[in-house]
Amino acid sequence: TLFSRVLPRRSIGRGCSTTLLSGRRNLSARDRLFRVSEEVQDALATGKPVVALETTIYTHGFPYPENVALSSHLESLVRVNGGVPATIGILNGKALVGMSPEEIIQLVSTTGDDNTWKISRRDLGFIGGLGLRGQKLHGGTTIAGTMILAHLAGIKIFATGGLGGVHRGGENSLDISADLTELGRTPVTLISSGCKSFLDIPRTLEYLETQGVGVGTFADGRAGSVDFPAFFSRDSGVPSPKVILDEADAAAIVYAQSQFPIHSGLLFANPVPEHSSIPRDELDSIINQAVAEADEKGIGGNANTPYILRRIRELSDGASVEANRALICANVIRGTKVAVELAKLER
Ligand code: PSU
Ligand code: MN
Repeated sequence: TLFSRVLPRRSIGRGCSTTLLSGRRNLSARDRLFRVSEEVQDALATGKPVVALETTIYTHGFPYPENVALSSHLESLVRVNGGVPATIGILNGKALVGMSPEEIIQLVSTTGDDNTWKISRRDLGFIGGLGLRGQKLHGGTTIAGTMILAHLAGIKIFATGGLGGVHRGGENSLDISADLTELGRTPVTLISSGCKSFLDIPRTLEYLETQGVGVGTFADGRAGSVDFPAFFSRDSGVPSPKVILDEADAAAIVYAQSQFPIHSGLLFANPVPEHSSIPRDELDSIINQAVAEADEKGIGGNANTPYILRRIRELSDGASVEANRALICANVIRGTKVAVELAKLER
């Protein structure tokens, strides 16, 4: 099984007379914590391109039932581009890699529910452990949470919309998304449209550099220096550390890095499609208002990002939703093409 690959059975309880018994008991507990779908297991075993998809965007981003439609659209985009989707999330305390359509609906219909958590690295042990104790908690996994589960299953490529980052004022509050440290320690490649400008983009890039995370932005025909994108806008005023040409370059970089003893991830930024982009200054006042409200109301910690995302959606009267959808779709297509190229290199 997958677990025996990640954590060899023979290492469990080695050298003690109750080895077999306690080993078996642990194994069944572990099987209750984590499952990889048969389709994803088979795809990984036969070298097919697999693309991980996160679920916090559904549970703490898009409202129900639009999130259901988006999830099935993203999965079909992976398939028509030659990949196998692995939507990752937590149902009844169990981490699922490769959720079925029914499981996705069950999870994302709980949007806004107190029993549906936002699962980052720090939360996985809690939701799993409480699940073993009989609590029925669900979770949308963030980029950090999704990377851990993708890596556990052996998935290398992950596509989503926006990355967490260093928040404005983060040099005092220390509000720095665990997405950044995860990229520093887990060898998964993320394709996203950069960070929303409610974050501090220059500090976010500095932090990624410190974490040893390679960051490249797709050039899309642009010559010379290219900005690291600001989610709704192609430009942020901050140059990308590296520029990459196409998916084949991206895959070669992933492959090359995997041959060195480097266990950090990679970040490939895919700017929002031109026709869907929103000029930087147009959203600035809305974003400033959302950030100020969160400050006034004292909404910090892991509630801060979802609050700001919701207020941007409300205040922009849905204008941001079209851009959001367009860029996620473009990232999933790009991510799948990177996974297809990587599968060729690994053959
Ligand atoms: N930024 C976005 N859209 C999102 C998120 C961030 O523009 O959906 C979600 C992602 O799941 C990301 C998480 O991993 O929020 C980061 O939350 P935090 O800042 O609390 O680490
Ligand atoms: Mn935070």
